[in-house]
Order: sequence, then structure tokens, then C-alpha cells
Amino acid sequence: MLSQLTKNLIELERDKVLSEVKERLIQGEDPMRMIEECKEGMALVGEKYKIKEYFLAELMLSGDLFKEAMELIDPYLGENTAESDIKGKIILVTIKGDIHDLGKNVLGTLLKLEGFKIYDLGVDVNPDILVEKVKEIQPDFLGFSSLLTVTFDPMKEVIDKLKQAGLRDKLKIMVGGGITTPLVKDYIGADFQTIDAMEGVQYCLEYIKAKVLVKAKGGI
Ligand code: B12
Repeated sequence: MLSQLTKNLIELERDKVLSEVKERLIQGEDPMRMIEECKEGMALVGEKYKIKEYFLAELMLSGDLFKEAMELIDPYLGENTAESDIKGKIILVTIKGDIHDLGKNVLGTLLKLEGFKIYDLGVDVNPDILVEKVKEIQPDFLGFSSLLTVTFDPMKEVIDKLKQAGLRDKLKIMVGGGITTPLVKDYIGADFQTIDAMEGVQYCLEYIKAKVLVKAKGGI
């Protein structure tokens, strides 16, 4: 059953959504639950768009509303980590042709809270510029956020170019976003795929933990 928050987001009831989020935050509710309910609402807005019950205007309104709700939730998510305790570097990006960024922003916030340094390169990023940034930043992870099928080839292009430059094996590559599947991961040549930001955070934490263990045993 849909929560009231999810229903109000689908109906684009801005005031009701924002006042409910404020109220529940004050009452000390887990902010992650509200993020999940809003995410569910966004997926259903997408369904309405698909069947032409909603149009671009509604997509845009829902995007703005989600952003406003996140702005309220952000301060309740926790403290950021000190620079000296950084667990690893992560580039997050939405590739050429795609300007969706809400999921990427949620993921960035959660990773930051877990102690990762985030290099958010934004949206509609050119593959060659991204390859240069990977060379420059040398991140532990590259995370693609993808909401449009037209991004599959440019993401594959980046990974192919990283292979040619001998950089592919120096980092783990994740792909996420509502339309991605394990098949997309295999097609582009990534290491991990999810449609759940928390699973992405878990993947990064586990990989870093394993890397630290290997180092401690005298590997790498
Ligand atoms: C809001 C929205 C918009 C907003 C975006 C606002 C913004 N700033 O992002 C606007 C209005 C701009 C928009 C535009 C368009 N959109 Co739009 N949009 C959506 C909608 C409704 C919600 C997306 C969203 O933000 N969800 C909420 C977030 C939180 O969820 P999420 O992205 O999945 O992220 C979560 C996880 O996946 C994960 N995650 C995300 N990224 C990553 C990355 C990694 C590494 C990891 C580990 C995890 C992770 O973390 C998040 C939290 O768990 C979707 C519907 C849907 N089903 O997704 C359509 C949808 C994505 N849009 C669609 C379309 C067609 C368009 C347009 C082409 C419409 C048009 N005719 O112009 C344009 C494209 C513009 C462009 N060039 O990019 C289609 C895509 C179809 C396809 N298969 O390619 C969808 C699926 C709607 C539909 N059902 O047809 N859109």
C-alpha cells in the first residue's frame, strides 16, 4: 500500500509533501524511510508519464518537489567525516545525453556520510572529459547514474577508453539508476549494478574493507 507521502508526491501536492516531511523529521523518524517513499512516488510519476497521463511539466514539477524534500531531509542524515578519515575517492557522474541527477545526488550524500570523498562531475558529461578526470583524480570508484537508455553507449565508451589507457583495473565501476539492470552492467563492462543507493554504499564499504585487509596481510 502506498504511504500518504508517496500519494501526495504522485499528486504533486507540494505543500502537503513538504509539511509531512517537516513534521516527521521533527518527530524523529528515520529520514531514509522518507527518501524511499519519495523515490517510490517518483517511479510512479514515471509510470504516469509513460502512459501519457502526465507530461513533461509534471515530470519537472516532481523533480523539483523531490529536490525540495531532500533539502529538508539532508541536515537530518548525520555528520560528514573529517578529511583525515576519508575512506576512498568516488567520481559520480551522469553521462552525455542525460540530465537526471536526483538519484546521483542522494547517492552522493549517503556516500559522503559514510566517509567517502565525492567528486560529483554533474550531468550530461562528455566521455572524453570523464576519462581525463579519472586520470587526474585516480578514484577508487566511478559511479554512473543512468536514467536514459541513450547513456548505455557513452558509458561503454568511457569504460573502453579506460581499458585502452590501462586504467580500467585500477578502479571499481558501478552503474545505478531506475532503468539499469544487470544486463546493462554487462553491456557497458561495469563491476556492479543496483537501483538502490544503500546497496551502492554497501558495495563501496565492503570493497574498501577487503582492500584494507589485503594490505594488512602484505598484499597490494
Ligand atoms: C524526475 C524525472 C525527470 C526530471 C529530472 C529532474 C532531475 N533533476 O533529475 C526531468 C523533468 C528533467 C526529466 C526529463 C526527461 N525525462 Co525523465 N524522469 C523522471 C522520473 C519521473 C524520476 C527519476 C528520479 O529522479 N527518480 C528518483 C531517484 C531518487 O531514483 P533513481 O534515479 O532511480 O535513483 C535511486 C537509485 O537508482 C540509486 N542510484 C541512482 N544512480 C545511481 C548510481 C550508482 C552508481 C548507484 C550505486 C546507485 C544509483 O540511488 C537512488 C536512491 O536509491 C523518471 C521515472 C523513473 N521511473 O525513474 C523519468 C524517466 C527517467 N524520464 C524519462 C524520459 C523519457 C525523460 C525525457 C526524455 C522526457 C522528454 N521528452 O524530454 C527527459 C530527458 C532529458 C534528458 N536529456 O536527460 C524516461 C526514461 C525512459 C528511458 N528508458 O530512457 C523515464 C523512465 C520516464 C518513463 N517511464 O518514460 N525527467
